[in-house]
Amino acid sequence: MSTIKRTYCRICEAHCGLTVEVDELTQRVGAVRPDRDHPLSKGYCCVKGLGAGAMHEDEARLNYPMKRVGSGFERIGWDQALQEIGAKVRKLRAEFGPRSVGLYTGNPTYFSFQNILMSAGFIEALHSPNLFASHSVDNNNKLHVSTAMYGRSMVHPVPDLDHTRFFMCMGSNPVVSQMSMVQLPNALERLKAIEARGGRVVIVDPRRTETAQRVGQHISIQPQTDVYLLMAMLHVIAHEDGIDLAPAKAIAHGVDELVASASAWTPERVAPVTGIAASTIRELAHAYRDADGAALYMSTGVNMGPFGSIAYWLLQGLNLITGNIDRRGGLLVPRGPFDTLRLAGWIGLGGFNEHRTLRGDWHQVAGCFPVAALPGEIDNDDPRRIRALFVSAGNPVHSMPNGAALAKAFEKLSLLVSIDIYRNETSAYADYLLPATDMLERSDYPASHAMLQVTPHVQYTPAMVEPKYERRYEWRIFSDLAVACGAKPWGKIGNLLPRINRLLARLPGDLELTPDHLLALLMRWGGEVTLEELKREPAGLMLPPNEPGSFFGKRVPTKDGKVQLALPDVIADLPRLDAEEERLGPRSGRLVLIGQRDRRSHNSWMHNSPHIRQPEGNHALIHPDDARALSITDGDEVEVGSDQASVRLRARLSDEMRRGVVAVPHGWGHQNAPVKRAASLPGANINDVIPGGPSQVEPVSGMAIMMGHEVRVSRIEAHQAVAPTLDSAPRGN
Ligand SMILES: Nc1nc2c(c(=O)[nH]1)N[C@H]1C(S)=C(S)[C@@H](COP(=O)(O)OP(=O)(O)OC[C@H]3O[C@@H](n4cnc5c(=O)[nH]c(N)nc54)[C@H](O)[C@@H]3O)O[C@H]1N2
Ligand SMILES: Nc1nc2c(c(=O)[nH]1)N[C@H]1C(S)=C(S)[C@@H](COP(=O)(O)OP(=O)(O)OC[C@H]3O[C@@H](n4cnc5c(=O)[nH]c(N)nc54)[C@H](O)[C@@H]3O)O[C@H]1N2
Ligand code: SF4
Ligand SMILES: [Mo]
Repeated sequence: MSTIKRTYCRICEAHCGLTVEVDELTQRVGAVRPDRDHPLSKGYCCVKGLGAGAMHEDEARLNYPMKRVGSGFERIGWDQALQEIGAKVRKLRAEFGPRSVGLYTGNPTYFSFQNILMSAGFIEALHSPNLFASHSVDNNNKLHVSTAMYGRSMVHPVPDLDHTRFFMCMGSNPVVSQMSMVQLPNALERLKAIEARGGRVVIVDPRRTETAQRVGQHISIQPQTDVYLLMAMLHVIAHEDGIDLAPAKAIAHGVDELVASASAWTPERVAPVTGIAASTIRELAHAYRDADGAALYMSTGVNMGPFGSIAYWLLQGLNLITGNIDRRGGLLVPRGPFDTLRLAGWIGLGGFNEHRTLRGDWHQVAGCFPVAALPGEIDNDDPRRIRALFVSAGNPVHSMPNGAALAKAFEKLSLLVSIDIYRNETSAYADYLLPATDMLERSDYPASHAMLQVTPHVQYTPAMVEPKYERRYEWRIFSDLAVACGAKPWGKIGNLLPRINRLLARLPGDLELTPDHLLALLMRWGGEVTLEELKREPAGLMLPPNEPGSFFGKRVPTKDGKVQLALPDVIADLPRLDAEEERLGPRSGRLVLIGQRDRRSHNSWMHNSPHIRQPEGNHALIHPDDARALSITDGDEVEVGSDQASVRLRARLSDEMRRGVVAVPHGWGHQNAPVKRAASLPGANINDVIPGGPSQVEPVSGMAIMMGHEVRVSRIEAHQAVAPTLDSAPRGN
């Protein structure tokens, strides 16, 4: 008998409500549909979320623990896997110390309460600082600047989209991506509503994106130069017009330092580098300053450039000195169902710490080292180097620039363990594969997004079905691993759970402490709603709206409660703007590479999904005039190359591209992937071309630079082989 259950999607920030048809007897999942009665998403969802059922049932999933035997993998039992991994880690730690163990946590980590709770706890319980996270390839600049400005990495004022009169969106394509570091479903409708109210939406992007085609005014910008645009806006507002800085000085230190940084950056000066006319910049600055509630927002298109930290500092600074933070229609700082900031203060989350890498002297951002430093931390001569690496919910060999260097470094490891729902390009190098549950198999709460909600709402989902085969909850995997690897008692929560459970196991009955128990405690402490109440409301409950005036002077988690704008490392980086100004502007005869996201694709992993048809793979999108100059026509096969490597792709021509820029979606090119379906798809991995390593990061935060590299694009002669299309390649598994 089938029942319809309600849950929410945990693939991207939107967290759309879904309904799931479940046969209670067989535990088979049938249709997954949008939840029309969900108070936020109201029936909105995308094809990725609808594929959750097919992904759950997919026979190509990783269903059992596996061990490398020769060049293949052999199924083993959980006990054997834990025992063997534990023995190896104990030996390495005894011989080489705690730093010999490392953990990389990928993007899906942040969509699983139990994973965030337990994965960082696991590595901490082993007393190793070697945690690496995918946020150093998407948002490290933001996390770093927020830690320095506001005292905690989780403070990111979110645009009050439902009241704003001016919204400028830089380097984001909400229609496809649903944005990052801000949580709301169906962003397009909210942006359209701004215009319907008579407000203004500005989309700054080198491509006339799907978003720019549907809403607002598109401003085409030369890649990597948003920082100059922001400088000029600050120049106009603070130097030309002379805004009253007294209100800003009452809430922030370093206002003068911020303002001084823009003294030389007139609109006339930045026009050539940005490709935006001085008059346009001045008009934008005035419209932003004069709007009755305005918000500047930036995302990965800017984060992934060379000036992510300076840009976010300027963006926050502009929002602050114009009085737009903590005000209606500007940007607000959500609280969540419990006080995350107070909790973070107690347990030491999201602040600065002393940890450094062995080589390169990288500091941590939000508790993690940059992924760009990972190959060097494995492959070096220091006896304390990383020798055992756990990779959880990630595919760095494919998703980070120059993954080949990481794969090469893996040769130096004594142990590589992947915890994933599929096999991927990274786990192809592993010694052990541990199968995790998918989102329909686990209970959840959107912990990472509580402070990023445009409309505060809280939801909890129970597991829809039992875990299939031998897939295991991530909290249990990390908990068992901590014990097996000999973690010493009484670290933070991640270690507490396994310790308490070991004590409980000695008592009669089936007592066990789970992440849900901790969640229940947190909810009770928060005082807004209990977990029991949430369990009765499967589509969640609305929380009080984000409150203007609730942040400054009340909740700013710095030592003296004031914002800090004089950030020494950011200010020390400013001379790079002068040094790079000449190089970055538009120039004929070269093409710079940017990224592009696809509705049917999610970084590197949706390509295993049997539900989504992706017959075309990725492409190189170029402007018709650039194509003509290179004798390229639509559909030609082209080579896109850098000094590091080149790949072959189909050319697509469109005047939505800015001239001199080529866009290539990432995550594709799985010809060597262990899952046949992904391997059968055409396309190429653009991260082979994008230069990686410690020299290719934004120096302040260690954020990987992935946008704006110069590439060669040339046509491949017709007689040369073309990549297979789905129709000519083997299907499925
Ligand atoms: N060139 C270029 N490269 C980029 C980007 C770009 O714009 N351009 N974008 C970057 C960005 S923003 C990101 S976030 C990174 C992402 O890079 P990563 O975080 O390393 O990961 P993904 O490639 O998304 O792979 C995620 C893995 O998690 C697995 N998985 C999915 N759900 C679960 C789960 O519930 N539990 C477990 N244990 N595993 C699960 C999937 O099977 C997959 O193997 O890629 C970056 N790479
Ligand atoms: N369908 C789908 N949705 C996703 C993902 C996915 O892979 N597929 N990934 C998820 C993840 S992990 C993340 S982090 C978020 C990211 O969400 P977004 O940050 O919105 O990412 P994108 O959609 O890649 O949009 C980045 C935009 O920046 C533009 N851009 C490139 N260079 C520059 C520049 O120098 N300046 C400016 N102003 N713009 C520039 C690109 O043209 C592109 O339109 O998306 C999430 N949602
Ligand atoms: S937009 Fe798609 S992937 Fe993102 S949460 Fe909604 S259904 Fe899931
Ligand atoms: Mo991301």
